[in-house]
Amino acid sequence: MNILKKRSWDLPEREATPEHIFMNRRQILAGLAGGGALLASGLAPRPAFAEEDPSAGLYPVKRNAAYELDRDLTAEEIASKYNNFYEFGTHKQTWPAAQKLKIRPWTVTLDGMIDNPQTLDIDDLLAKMPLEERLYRHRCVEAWSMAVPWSGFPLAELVKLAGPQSGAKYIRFETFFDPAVANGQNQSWYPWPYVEGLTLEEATNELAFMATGIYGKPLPKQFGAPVRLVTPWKYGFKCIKSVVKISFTDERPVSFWEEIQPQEYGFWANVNPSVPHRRWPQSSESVLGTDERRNTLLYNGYEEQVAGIYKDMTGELLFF
Ligand SMILES: Nc1nc2c(c(=O)[nH]1)N[C@H]1C(S)=C(S)[C@@H](COP(=O)(O)O)O[C@H]1N2
Ligand SMILES: [Mo]
Repeated sequence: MNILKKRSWDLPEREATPEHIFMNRRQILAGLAGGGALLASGLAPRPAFAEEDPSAGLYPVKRNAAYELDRDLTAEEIASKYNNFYEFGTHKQTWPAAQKLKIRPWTVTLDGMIDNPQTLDIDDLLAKMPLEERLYRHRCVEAWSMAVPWSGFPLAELVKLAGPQSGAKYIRFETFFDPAVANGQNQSWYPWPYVEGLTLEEATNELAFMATGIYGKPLPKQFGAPVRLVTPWKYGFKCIKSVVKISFTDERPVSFWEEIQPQEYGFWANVNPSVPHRRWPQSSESVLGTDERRNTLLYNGYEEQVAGIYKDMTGELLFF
């Protein structure tokens, strides 16, 4: 039986190249039941939109003019309704289901090889951090892209607060785990919770950003409220949403997608148009909300800021 053919009736999203994986027969059958539930949730009445976010008064924040775009911003209406957030479904219309996420109280734990382990209340963290707005490109590994105004703070500021010890080499990020709220987390063949990782050098690069807002407002839930990672020179799956734990370690973290399909998704995941994904080319991208296709840029156009990190790395698979 051709498993890949079978997947076509399991996928509501036909145009986008899905990040999906090869599943065995048992998983496909289990997925069918879930697929029915997803369709039903798509037809469900739209949930009441966000209760007032207590951080609303902090925004808009001052734009950092250093980060310029070579293209138009993606319209808020479009970007807000086309989101990868597997906790709330494997399709792109995750925004209605994501409204179930409770974002207060919310804490972020810093632990591992650091001098200042602590659990921070999100509103205390927001008060401590220097908030700014940055216009960044975003390139999903599925070959679509957008450009958005994030608000937030440099990840380097959080690293400073944690006080890494000399042995710490990597940072491991973890998303919440609550299958009662996030229906996708009942799909037990995925390795929940979603995990991502960076080297400490990447994390302290000027571009690495923790987003807490977008379009001059607190982050809507579908974008990964109340705080998510943004690494614009890497494929979008590195930008882990709704972070609850940040651990400093001397071991390279294994990320969610790498755990599922290590032949297709690696640790580094830097954007490179000349290194194809195993199932599709990466040379160009479809610009979300337009008919445009653009040539994809090395490091998604951020070569100047990040190429130095990788210049002496040999034998590493830097681009998938
Ligand atoms: N926790 C979590 N974070 C995640 C994902 C996810 O499914 N769960 N999807 C990733 C992928 S593949 C992309 S492209 C971006 C999408 O971000 P956006 O919805 O804000 O555009 O989030 C990333 N972060
Ligand atoms: Mo993605």
